[in-house]
Amino acid sequence: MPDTDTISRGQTELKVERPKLHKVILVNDDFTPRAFVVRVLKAEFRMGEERARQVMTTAHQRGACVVGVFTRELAETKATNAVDLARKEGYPLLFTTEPEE
Ligand code: TYC
Repeated sequence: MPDTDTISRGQTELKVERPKLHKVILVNDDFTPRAFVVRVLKAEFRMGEERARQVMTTAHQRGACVVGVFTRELAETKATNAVDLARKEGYPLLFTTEPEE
């Protein structure tokens, strides 16, 4: 999909930029319990049990997994909230964000 649209109003043409979407990425570590990762995915990313387990398992096996794609602000808020939940329990769990290509 192109990242700009052109809107015509009579003689006037406006170029409208589509905001770039950002991925939230779950990063594996050796310390956070699997059940806690699943709990955070369900709480912060509104996943059901099965999807949350799949995402956790993929990160555990491959080192990282894309959790979802959001506007930049929403991606950053969700990643921050998820990391805060982990820090409150003393776990090093990490979520990062990066712009989509
Ligand atoms: N590797 C962790 C363990 O064996 C579980 C885990 C999975 C941690 C995914 C982080 O993103 C993660 N307890």
